[in-house]
Amino acid sequence: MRRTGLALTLLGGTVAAQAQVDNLRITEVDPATGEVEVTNIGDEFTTSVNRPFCHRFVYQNNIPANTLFGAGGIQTFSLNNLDPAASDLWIYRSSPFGSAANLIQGLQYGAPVTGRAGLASGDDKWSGADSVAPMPPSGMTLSWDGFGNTAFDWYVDETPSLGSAETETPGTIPPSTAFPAGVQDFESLLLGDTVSVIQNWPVVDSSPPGAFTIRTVSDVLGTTTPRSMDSSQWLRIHDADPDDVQNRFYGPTIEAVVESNYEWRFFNAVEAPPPASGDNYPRYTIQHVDGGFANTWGIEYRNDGVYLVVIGSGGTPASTLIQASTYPDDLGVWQEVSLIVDFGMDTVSASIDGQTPVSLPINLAATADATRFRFCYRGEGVGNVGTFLLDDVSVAVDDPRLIFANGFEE
Ligand SMILES: [Ca+2]
Ligand SMILES: [Ca+2]
Ligand SMILES: [Ca+2]
Repeated sequence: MRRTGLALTLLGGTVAAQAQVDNLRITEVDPATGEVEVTNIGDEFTTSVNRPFCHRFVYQNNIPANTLFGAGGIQTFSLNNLDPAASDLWIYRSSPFGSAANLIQGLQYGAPVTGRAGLASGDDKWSGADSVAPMPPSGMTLSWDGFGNTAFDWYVDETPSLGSAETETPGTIPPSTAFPAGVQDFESLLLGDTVSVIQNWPVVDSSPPGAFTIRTVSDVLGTTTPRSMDSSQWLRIHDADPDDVQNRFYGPTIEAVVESNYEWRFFNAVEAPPPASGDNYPRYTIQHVDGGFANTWGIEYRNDGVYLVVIGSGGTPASTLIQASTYPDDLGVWQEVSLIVDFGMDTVSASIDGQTPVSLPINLAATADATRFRFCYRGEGVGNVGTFLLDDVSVAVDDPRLIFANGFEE
């Protein structure tokens, strides 16, 4: 009888320890030095046995037995023989290493290697045998965004914080889009920082931490291939939350003084296929003040193409195809989008890469203010997920008074 009771106690203890070790996450890696940060996302516990790291079939490094992890606690470990250029890296609760159930979490960086990325992917613990997070330059690290098991959930971090939580200060970068014209090129942000470090670029997010991120990156589709333009960094919008939640951000309010036609231009690359069906597609919208800010028109990304839409306070809801898309062929392809609003003609028109524009009629609500508007990304509503790159967001306001003044000057 007593033996049975003891056995049950031990079994309960073992199950609890296993559940707790499952809360360990690799959260930051310096491939150059082999320093690895591990965070406990659960309650305090102490490791009961060695918990092995595995990289390229090397199993010699461990999180030692009797390591105390406080609730949310962070520890760093020095790994021997971690490849500084390309590797996989995982935490295991135990051997055998060929069992995906024993693999807790990890990543692959730099380039596909012979290792456990395929095994992890088969158990939804990585995004594919060939999927790789980008390689951090010297002095930078690779950090986890706190949610998800894909290469998009890892980013190059220009401000390493090995052993402590990542921090940033919102509103530290001056805004650069304002009346009558301006461009935000994201070049003055630090790699890994979110868009909220720019003044008046707020993020509204009710998802779990890390599920909706907008970070400064310099890679495309997990590689470091530069784009064929004068730009070295841009934003990655990574929305992994398909629930009916708030996932949006916007730029500064443009104050046009008098009703004026305007143009927004930006570069976008689709990195994961947009939703195939349903009402809630990712959009870049222009919002005008109508009481609060209200969506009026914009660019919508569907699985079969890029659309111009009129919505909300903009007039009769409508959409029209600008350019068809085929995925995965069109993933990671930069497109320059132009959106022009003409209040004289009452039209909004859009084009991609300077091709023939399409247009839709608009009818701005009488209660709306034509002179006050802003740029917005929306990943909201059921099924709305997506991964995009965004760069060089510019606005040009065609103020009729300025044209008139220039006419007198000549
Ligand atoms: Ca850190
Ligand atoms: Ca840029
Ligand atoms: Ca979403």
